[in-house]
Amino acid sequence: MTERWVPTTSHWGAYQATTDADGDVRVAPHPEDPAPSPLLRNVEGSARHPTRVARPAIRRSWLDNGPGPSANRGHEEFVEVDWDTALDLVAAQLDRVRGESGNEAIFGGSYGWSSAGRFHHAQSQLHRFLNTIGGYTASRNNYSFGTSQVLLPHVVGTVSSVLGYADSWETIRDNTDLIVAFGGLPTKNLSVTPGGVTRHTGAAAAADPGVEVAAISPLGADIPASGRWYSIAPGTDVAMQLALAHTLLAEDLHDTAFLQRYCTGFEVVAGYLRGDPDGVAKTPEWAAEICEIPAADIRELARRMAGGRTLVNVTWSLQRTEHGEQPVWAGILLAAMLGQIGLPGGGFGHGYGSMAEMGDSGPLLRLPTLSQGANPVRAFIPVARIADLLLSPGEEFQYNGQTRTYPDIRLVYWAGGNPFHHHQDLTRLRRAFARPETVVVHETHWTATARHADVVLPATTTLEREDLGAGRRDTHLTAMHRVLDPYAESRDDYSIFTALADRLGARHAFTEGRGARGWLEHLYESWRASLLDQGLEVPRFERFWELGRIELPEVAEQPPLRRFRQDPDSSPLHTPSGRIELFSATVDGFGYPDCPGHPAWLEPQHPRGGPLHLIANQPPTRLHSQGDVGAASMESKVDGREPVTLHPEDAAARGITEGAVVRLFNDRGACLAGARLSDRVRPGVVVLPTGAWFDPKPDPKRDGATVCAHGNPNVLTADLPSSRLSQGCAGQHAHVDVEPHDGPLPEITTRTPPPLGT
Ligand SMILES: Nc1nc2c(c(=O)[nH]1)N[C@H]1C(S)=C(S)[C@@H](COP(=O)(O)OP(=O)(O)OC[C@H]3O[C@@H](n4cnc5c(=O)[nH]c(N)nc54)[C@H](O)[C@@H]3O)O[C@H]1N2
Ligand SMILES: Nc1nc2c(c(=O)[nH]1)N[C@H]1C(S)=C(S)[C@@H](COP(=O)(O)OP(=O)(O)OC[C@H]3O[C@@H](n4cnc5c(=O)[nH]c(N)nc54)[C@H](O)[C@@H]3O)O[C@H]1N2
Ligand SMILES: [Mo]
Repeated sequence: MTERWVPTTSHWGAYQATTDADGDVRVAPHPEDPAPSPLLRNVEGSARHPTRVARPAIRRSWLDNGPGPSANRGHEEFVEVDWDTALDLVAAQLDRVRGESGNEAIFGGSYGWSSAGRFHHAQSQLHRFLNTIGGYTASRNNYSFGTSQVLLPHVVGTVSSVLGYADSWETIRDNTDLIVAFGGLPTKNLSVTPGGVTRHTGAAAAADPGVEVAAISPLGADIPASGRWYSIAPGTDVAMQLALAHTLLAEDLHDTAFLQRYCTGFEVVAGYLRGDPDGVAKTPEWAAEICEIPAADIRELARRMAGGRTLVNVTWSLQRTEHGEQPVWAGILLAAMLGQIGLPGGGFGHGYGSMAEMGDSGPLLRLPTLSQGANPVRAFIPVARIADLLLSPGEEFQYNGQTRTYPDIRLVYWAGGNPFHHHQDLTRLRRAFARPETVVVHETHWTATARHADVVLPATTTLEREDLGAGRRDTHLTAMHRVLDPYAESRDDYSIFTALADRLGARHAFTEGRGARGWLEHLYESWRASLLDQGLEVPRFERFWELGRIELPEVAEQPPLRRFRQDPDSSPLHTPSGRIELFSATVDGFGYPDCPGHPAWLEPQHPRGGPLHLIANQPPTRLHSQGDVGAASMESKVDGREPVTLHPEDAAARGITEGAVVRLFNDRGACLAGARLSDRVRPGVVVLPTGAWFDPKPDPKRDGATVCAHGNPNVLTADLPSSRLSQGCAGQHAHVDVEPHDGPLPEITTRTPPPLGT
């Protein structure tokens, strides 16, 4: 076979692929990428890994006894069947459930990153399909910044005014004097953007932004080489932020003209800072007791912040915690007091260090998009309330000022996500997944979610189909050529839904008469036409496909906060006052004790469950759970288990040595991991990133409990929201203890398929 390198893209960036003599995939970086993602190395090992789902598979007792709640999910063998059998069974259950209980009884939220590609995006395909058969109970917001998605509209009017128009790293280098980085500027996150980025420049920029950085994090790994490390106690940033604000106020370093013209409610917050309502002035001395940053350092930093152009950045991780609204709102308060919101390189940033697109300078262009149609079902959940939904039908919950009710779900449909990766308290999630009558999952690999399903339908990967791909603020649109034949009997999500739509009388509504290639041409050409209306030109589809990629045209658009700054009367924010709401009467009116009407320090209420603070952050070696069996991920493991990093003092106190297998535990669960010792982790803090494939085994130390043999931190995290306001994911933190493992070591069984019968 002659080597033919074809272009493709992924969430970790554009690259090229070919096949070798054995039919295995080989990958190479994109020629124009100055710093390809380390995650690219996971592709070769994953593409044809033995854990690929080969044929439609059905859980034995669901096949034998029919649908129904079952605690056997995740414990039983599967039976491989032919496609028609599987599709007939799934179509019949969709039809029965919608007929008996209405479409509300189908949960199709299906959160997850799926893969890159504007057409074959599994979650969008599922939503479009379910909409053509009457709709589904949906989910709102994301796990990434779901707390901010609810808060920001109350404070600055929209999410996109902050997240969609972030200044580029060049603008920062040219204008900023000081970045105050809550959460640091972790470079490990910056090769990833949904849809991919062609030229990776963010990690190098974050590692050396060319300006002074005050980096606040419990982890040395988050700190740029030239940055000053403020080693903070996790979950206490708000105390430090309020003390910085108090210093600006007390030393008259705040911009009263800006606060008057562009903000509302500063007087309320100023009173709170002084201690009017509670008798507690939020001084640096007060904060130092909580956040363990010396008062003198806080004062000195506040003065430096007022001395030049300052960017206050808060990583998304800080809002993925209990009371996660507060560090975001307090960050905006600080930026407002400095009076630089809307100035180049100044003001408030949210997500530098979280995602590559923040700081990228590619065009702000609408990309070709598949319409998902309209969902007639009104029921939804905030995305991270999945277990509550399944466990508590009919129960009421609070969300953003509304009292809503969980519908009764009978069928769960997931395509392109891994809730047994992304959700908290996985033991509870297992109980929740025992409740519905039917769970259908489309997967490329035998993930923990596939193993907890009744019907698993094998999906192709991006390498096995054609698509168009680009990320937000990307410089290029990639023609994703096919490089591999579909694995075994796997099919594209689109063709699976076409076959189901056919059985349910909705074929034409779903396909509009097009095959996959027809859709690519259609999406591209309608996008090209809309660009032409704006006077922008890109080549026709055939030419684009031949070229393999095109450069995206520049568009000039002024960021909304710049316009607002120029004239707040003619370009007001979409808040009730049209101004930045440092106090929100709306939020205050909801009366939520866990999210008052202005940024505040709130004592943690979530149960502690252990002396060590666990940080479950994003993994440096893969994208969430994707590519866990690939080379970069596997090389980082300790004897096949996920590495947990501890401070040498905490390790010594527990008799733990480098490379030892340890057991992390709390009231909710336990997992094994491999110890790594580092004094770049704050004492009292341990780090176990997310994404090791969940491997539940009976826990020999606790009757009836499970231990994850592999190292998934979500057996330890609490399934509790950030607050009643947003109901956002708070999985970044947990409290645990760690001990050396003793007794026989359970085998890791995530790297082979589950038992498959016929
Ligand atoms: N404790 C803790 N938990 C967290 C977080 C945390 O900070 N701490 N972070 C959270 C965050 S920010 C996120 S975004 C979530 C991520 O959670 P997810 O997005 O659910 O994680 P992924 O591993 O990306 O899951 C995507 C799945 O889609 C599958 N897939 C890929 N391509 C295709 C396809 O073409 N078709 C089909 N059918 N399937 C496909 C992959 O095999 C994979 O299993 O995790 C969250 N969970
Ligand atoms: N390699 C890789 N990159 C990724 C991803 C991936 O899976 N792999 N996922 C992508 C996705 S979906 C998302 S949403 C983003 C997530 O972006 P983030 O949520 O910002 O990323 P995290 O790595 O979870 O957390 C960033 C840092 O915050 C610090 N931190 C945690 N708690 C605290 C605290 O209480 N105070 C302070 N000051 N710092 C704290 C941690 O040390 C951590 O390293 O990352 C994206 N980038
Ligand atoms: Mo995310």
